[in-house]
Amino acid sequence: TMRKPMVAANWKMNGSDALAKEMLSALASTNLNELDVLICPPATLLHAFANSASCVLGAQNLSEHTAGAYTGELSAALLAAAGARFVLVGHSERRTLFAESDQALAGKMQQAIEHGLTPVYCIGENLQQRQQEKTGQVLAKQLAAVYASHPEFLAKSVIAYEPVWAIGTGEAATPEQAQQAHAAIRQQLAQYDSKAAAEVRVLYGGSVNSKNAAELLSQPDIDGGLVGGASLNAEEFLHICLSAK
Ligand code: G2H
Repeated sequence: TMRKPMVAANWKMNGSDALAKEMLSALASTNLNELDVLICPPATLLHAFANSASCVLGAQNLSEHTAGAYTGELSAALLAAAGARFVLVGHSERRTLFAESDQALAGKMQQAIEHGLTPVYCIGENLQQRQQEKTGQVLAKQLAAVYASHPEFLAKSVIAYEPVWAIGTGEAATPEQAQQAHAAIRQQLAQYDSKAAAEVRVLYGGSVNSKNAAELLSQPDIDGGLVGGASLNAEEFLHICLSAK
């Protein structure tokens, strides 16, 4: 396809300088040219990846504000200056544990794009919503919260589909479940901009590992993975990267 695959590591609140070094030497030892490798470490470890040719860098979150009296927050400009080119927006842990609303997330998307960061906009249904067959509705609402008012953001985004019931549980979606959701996402996005919907990368996240990656990532509407737990082991992460090529 014309969409270049991407495999992204989301370290969450884990990692160290030592792990960054291991990851960098693993990536440097392999030819991953046909693939974008994105590493999202904690912001304090961005420096450990500075100037690496083998990956691009992302942050895990950003402020919805530009600058000012927001103790403890990090703006898009600060993250960009620290080397980030991408930023996760609306990961389910942010939505649930930190009560990030659709409105706050729309502000974060705006900040990211204004400052030249590519947002990786994360969406996904929880177990109850899936059991009640509301998956399509939930995804549509999360997409509409950003793209209905700003269809022009789509061409500058990456989307990550992360079913909440598959996150950190060891129970990934089946390739069929994931493909179906990804196709529905692309169809929904076509309402906002059909060209951008065909070109936007939609990553799958939720218990991706070296055993299930190849089958998940070979689905026609799955353009890569967003990997949490399995990205904390350099060798495992490299295997996942290789299966996306
Ligand atoms: C979902 C994913 C990475 P894990 O949160 O964003 O984590 O691979 O551990 O399920």
